[in-house]
Amino acid sequence: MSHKSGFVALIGRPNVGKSTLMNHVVGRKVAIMSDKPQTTRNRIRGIFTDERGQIVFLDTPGIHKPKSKLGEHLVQTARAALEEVDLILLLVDAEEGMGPGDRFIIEHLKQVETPVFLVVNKIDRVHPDALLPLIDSYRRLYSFKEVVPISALQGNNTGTLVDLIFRELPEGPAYYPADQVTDSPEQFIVAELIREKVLFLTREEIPHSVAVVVEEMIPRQDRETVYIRATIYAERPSQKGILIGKRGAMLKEVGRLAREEIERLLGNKVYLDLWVKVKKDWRNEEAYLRRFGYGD
Ligand code: GDP
Ligand code: MG
Ligand code: K
Repeated sequence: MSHKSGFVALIGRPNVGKSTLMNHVVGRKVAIMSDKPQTTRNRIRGIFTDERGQIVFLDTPGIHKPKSKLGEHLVQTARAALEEVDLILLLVDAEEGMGPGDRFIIEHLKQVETPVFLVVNKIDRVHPDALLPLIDSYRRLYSFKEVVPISALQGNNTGTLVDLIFRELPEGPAYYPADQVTDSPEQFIVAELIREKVLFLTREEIPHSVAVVVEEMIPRQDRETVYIRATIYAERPSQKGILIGKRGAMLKEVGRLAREEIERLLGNKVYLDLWVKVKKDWRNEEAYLRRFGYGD
């Protein structure tokens, strides 16, 4: 049997039911980090794996009318992120009907190549007769690949939604173990945060070429704490000494500052396990470059 896999972005106004859908679809297999707003490009909401394949649901930064330069930048980022996924689910609220927020998002989708499903949620709240006119009004604005009415809360039609998603996804490998979050963009940002603290605390003593690799990022059983193991790669043994500091004082301080910021980023408590290793000439080794996120 074929194995399918891919990335599916979940977008829609606040309160349309994105989290509820995730919890329902992914159920106990879910690996959810946090629901706090953030600015990373893509983050995992949940991973669904069965014998057909694997669906990685992603959260993208909110698409809303920008009020500032930063807002504009975030909208650009959101659009770029949407180009990178295999499928977009636009969730809308059947009870509330179409609002300016929905229209704004749809205008953006027109500039993105990725196919889009319209997922009309909360159908348990409306009379079936009201559904068709609502769907029509959306269809007039955009040519959706599929339109799927569901109730995320009651689980109505969510199985059909998953079937349709699998139909849309390409053949591919499982990207993640179902019970583990290894969100590489997120890992990259965490690595950059650690690197920033190293450079800040060591001043000129450590060159900018210092590399940080996040080896592991695993939510603990309680789902409150995330365990992160990261390695700082120095180029020379003398740098390793500086990075560790007197009785480990430097490494401890790097860890403390980085942990505080990572906790803010993830909205979770973090256990940060930091290591320092010497890796000579890592910059010349292609495999390393890939790992450090500088490859193609
Ligand atoms: P999000 O902001 O898009 O993640 O929305 P949430 O998943 O947090 O849901 C917002 C509210 O809508 C919560 O109170 C949910 O219980 C409720 N909700 C979500 N899906 C449904 C649904 O299918 N039917 C009903 N009646 N309520 C729903
Ligand atoms: Mg939510
Ligand atoms: K599109």
